[in-house]
Formats: sequence, C-alpha cells, structure tokens
Amino acid sequence: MSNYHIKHLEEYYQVYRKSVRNPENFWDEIAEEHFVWRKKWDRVLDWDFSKPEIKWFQGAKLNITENCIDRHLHIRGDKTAILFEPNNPDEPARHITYLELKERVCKMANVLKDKGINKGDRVVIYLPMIPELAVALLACARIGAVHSVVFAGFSSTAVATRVNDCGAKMVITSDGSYRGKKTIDLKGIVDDAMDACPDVKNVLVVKRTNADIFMKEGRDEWLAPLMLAAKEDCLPEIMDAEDPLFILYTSGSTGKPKGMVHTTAGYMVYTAYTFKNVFQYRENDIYWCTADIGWITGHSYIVYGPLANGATTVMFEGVPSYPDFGRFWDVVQKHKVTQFYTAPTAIRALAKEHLDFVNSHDLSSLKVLGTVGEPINEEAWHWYNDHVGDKKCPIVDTWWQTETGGILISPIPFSTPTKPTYATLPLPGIQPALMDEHGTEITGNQVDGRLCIKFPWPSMARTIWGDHQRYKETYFTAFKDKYFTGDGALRDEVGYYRITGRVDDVIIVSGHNLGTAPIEDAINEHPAVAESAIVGFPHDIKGNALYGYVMLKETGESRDRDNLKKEINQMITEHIGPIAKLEKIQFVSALPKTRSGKIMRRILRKIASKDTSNLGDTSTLLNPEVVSEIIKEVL
Ligand code: 6R9
Repeated sequence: MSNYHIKHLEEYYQVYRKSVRNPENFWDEIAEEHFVWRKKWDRVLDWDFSKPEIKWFQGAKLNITENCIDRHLHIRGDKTAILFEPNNPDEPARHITYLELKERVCKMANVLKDKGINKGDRVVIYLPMIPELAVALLACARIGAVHSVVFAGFSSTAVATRVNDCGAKMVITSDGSYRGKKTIDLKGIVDDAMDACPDVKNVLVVKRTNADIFMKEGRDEWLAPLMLAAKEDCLPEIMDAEDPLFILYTSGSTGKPKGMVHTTAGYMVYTAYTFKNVFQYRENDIYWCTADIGWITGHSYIVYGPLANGATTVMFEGVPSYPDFGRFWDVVQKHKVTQFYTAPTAIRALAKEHLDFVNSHDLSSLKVLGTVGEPINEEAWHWYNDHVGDKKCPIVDTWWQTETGGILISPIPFSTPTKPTYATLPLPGIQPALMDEHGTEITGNQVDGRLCIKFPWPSMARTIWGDHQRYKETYFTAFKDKYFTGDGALRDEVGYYRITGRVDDVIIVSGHNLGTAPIEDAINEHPAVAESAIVGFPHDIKGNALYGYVMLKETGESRDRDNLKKEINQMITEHIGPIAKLEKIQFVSALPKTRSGKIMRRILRKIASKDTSNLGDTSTLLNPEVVSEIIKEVL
C-alpha cells in the first residue's frame, strides 16, 4: 500500500526514485495490489517510441467497470457514487449509489447490445452533464464498445466530423440541455449532424428538458422505456489490456481534430493512482471537479479515476454564474465538498466579482483545491488560495493533456510545498526532459526549454484513430525517442516545473525569447485588468513585436485609456523588463475562447498581423461575436 498514498515529501522522493529506477516493478506492484483482473499480464511494458508502439500490461484481461463499480458493491453498495447537482438550484440534488449505478449501467449496456452494438463498435455520446452521461460511458465500457464523447456545446458540423471520423453506428443524446438561464436544443443539433452521417443506425434520446422534439421513425428512440424493459444484469465483456476504451477528439494546430485513442488497463491504473494521490482522496470525502465530461478532465477525474477509488464524485450540470456568481460556493457548502478542481479561467471570472459571493458561504469542508487547463497567473492563484482555500488548502496546479490521459506534473498536497504558477514536480513514473531547439536535452536546474517525456507512462494515448502516421509526426518526430508535449517549461532551482505555455506561443522579440504567460501574468496584476492575451506580430526592426489584447474589470472601465496603457507597460517593465513592453494595446470586451476556456491565440495573432481574410473556423468558439468586434476596432 505504501506506494499508493504518498504522505510526505521524503516519501514522494523515495517513491519517485523507485519509479524511475525500475518503472516496470513500480507499475507492476500498483496494478497487482489495487485492481481486479480476470487474468494477470505477461509483460508490464513493451515500447518503442520510434514506431511508436506502447503496450502496458500485455496479456492481462479485465473490465474497467468491474473495477469502477462491481468490486465496491460489498463494502460501498449504498455509498453515493455520483452526486448530481442540477442546473437549477431548486431542483433537488440526486444521490446515485454504487448499487444503483451498477443497475443503470447494466440496463443501458443491455439496451446497447439489443441495438446491435458489439465489442469494438464506436458510440458517440452527445449529452449534457446529467447522470446518464456517466452511465453511457460506463455502459459502453461494460460491453467493450468504444465511446467517443463530443462536448455538448459543439456545433452540428463538429458532431458530424467526429461521428464520421470514428465510424460510429450510434449516437446517444438528449432532448435538450440546461445552461444557466438558457435551454439548448441538443436534439436539433444532432438532427442536423445526422444529415451528413449516413452510417448512424440509432439515435437514443434521454429526456431532460421535455422539449417538443422531432423523432425520426426507425432511427430515434427514447432511452427511458428501453431502460425500463432492460435486464438489470449484464456480464462484463472481458477485455484485453490494450483494447481501446475510448476516443476523444482534441484540436490540432491545423485542420482536422485528432481522435486520441486511450486503451483499457494502463488508463485505468494511471488515472486511479493519480486521482488518489493528487487529491489525497480519503473514504467519505466529497470530490468535485467542475469540468465537463466532454473533455479529458471529466473522463479521467469525474468518471474513471474517482470511481476506480470508490469515491463520491459530484456532477454539476450548471454554470458558475447561475443563478449568481456564488453558485460554486453554494454547491461546496451544500454538499460539504472536500476537494474542488476547476480551471483558471473560471477562477479569474469569479475573482472579478464581489467578494461577498465567496465570503457569504461556509467553505470550511474544503481540504484540497486544484486547477487545470492553462497556466494559472499569480493573481488568480492568490485569490483562490486566500479567499477560497483560506490559506489552508494546498492548490494542486495539475499539468497534463488529452494525450497524456492523466496528470503528469503536480504537487502532492501536504507533501510538496506549493509555489504560485508552478505545477512543481513530476508524479511517480513521469520522466520529463527539457530540450533545446537543436534537440539536445538541457540538464541541471534554472533552465527552460521544450517539454518532453522520455519514458512511457500507462495512460498515454496509443495512436490517433485512423492516422497512426499523424500520431508519430505530431508527438514523436520533433525529438528523437521522446514524446513532445508542445509546451514550453522552465525548471527552477529546486527542480520545480513551471509550464510557460504552448511553444507556438513563444515570441522572439529582438532576439529575446518571451513566453506569453509571464507577460500576461504581469498585466493581470494591474488592478483594472481582468484578463489579457499577448501575441506577436511582424515588426521591421525587432522581427516581432508584442500586441496585447486587454479586457478590463468593470471598475477599470472608467479609467483613461492612455494612462492605463502606460501603467500596463510599467507593470511589464517591472515584472519582466522593458524588452517585454507592448507595442500595441487594444482594449476588448472579451477574449475569443474555445469552449473549454482556452484563449484562441491563433485568431488573435492573425488579427494583430492584419491578416483577417482567413481566420479559419470560428464556429466552435464560445463567443464568436467578439472576433468581429475586435476586428472592427483593430489598431
Ligand atoms: C487537461 C487538459 C492541454 C494543454 C497543455 C497545456 C495546457 C493544461 C495546464 C496547462 C499550464 C497547467 N495546460 N494544464 N498549462 N498549467 N496546469 O487541459 O487537456 O485540453 O488537451 O489541453 O493545456 O498547454 O498542453 P487539453
């Protein structure tokens, strides 16, 4: 048990050293002690990054739902597995026990089987954050079908592209979804998508909003009556360790989305191990991750990681601003949440609002806070630490990617001393390397470079669906025998990592390498600034110059713009140096963002370079309208 729950820094270093000295022994012990297997593996690991080919626990047989559900039943049958908090705070929360979860998963699995879904078939899931979403993932896993969740905020074109890319025969959706005050017609979006998806035979529809929707004869069916009629027992399909568990699409730097393929055993072992350690999860804790299951964070740290540990995982249907900006804290207080995991973009949005929204709530149940998705700036980190965590809850700044399946770099609470804006240390089994532009590893501390991982870990994606060549080119060609993350990072004097942003965001000004994140940090420290994004644009003398898009807080709106510009550049000069001063500053009402909250720098870069003729697809943005507004006022 000792290497499952790390309790102090000394132990972290011991476990880490062991994991690097003999990774196979390390993962062998963890897999052996903490999971149920139908058959043990013949080999822990086979790998070759030049092909690339990665196989963990080969020869093993298992079903992940036995590990996430069945094995808990004799001790935790009546424990809440999923705690559902609806969009509307007046609608009662729902507690789904492990026993109930098993019945629902088995019933849905039987429905899928009746509709002809077999092991290996792909099922696209396009559902809001309601319990049926988690049940649908697990029902697929129960029978060995490969799920591909499409975030229920993507357009019909995005749905169609993904359905066709993975060759799904079935789509599971709902009549609609609630988001704050709005109701969204999900089924209408699926109907539009289906015009371009001739191979989809069945669309199963969950009732959520009671909207009056179109049901296509022979294709569309309500799920509820089928579930009612289905048997509540479904034997788990026995899977090979390396059978695909799911496909999840992530956007590439260009063109088509990449269908990252995750397989069964390694993904299970790694997400369960990291969940337990990074959140220091203890029996009876109430864990809440605010992500959507449409993203990898939801797959790994709402569904699989927590359930593999027999945890209670909160699923929240709503948004942080409804009915007001205190909703997150309301939910924390109501359910006595112990671990809270969210994104910097949400923290920044809430930090803009009045402190009373936080202070009027009892947040004393909280033990650990987490962030994920982008670099967190100092100001947001301190706000989170001071006002949400009351300086008592360690913040785990967790760095990872859709491709990595689980968290790779993060503090371990109560063991690793935290440091604002630093993801700190690699988790056991993770061997990071910083590389220079010539492909040489930069050793020692107080250095920065391109972040690679030089040894496999169990939950890494194995391929891109239908395009292994692209997988190889994207991740394994830039640096020989290493997985390239696409991120830049620095390693400080004690070996802590700070992720500085995508390397494509590095801007070279007069020969100096500048990361966008530290400049944005500096600007965001200005009391009038809510958020900012820096991009480079061509400059005759400097090569590149810096263009800053700055969104003001409400309190900053009345300030004189010229003075503000001077003050912002003064902040940058103080924090980084005059070299990082902005050539141009444009005040904007909002920044264009992806639905997962990432700033679309690609578009901002084009606007800054006055190259607005081809901005690419902006339809998947959260707020496409701000793009035209920014173009109109471009400097
Ligand atoms: C889990 C997730 C991956 C990219 C990644 C990096 C950025 C994620 C971060 C972070 C700084 C963190 N990122 N976590 N940057 N600090 N703690 O977000 O996956 O949507 O695939 O994004 O997000 O740039 O490369 P995904």
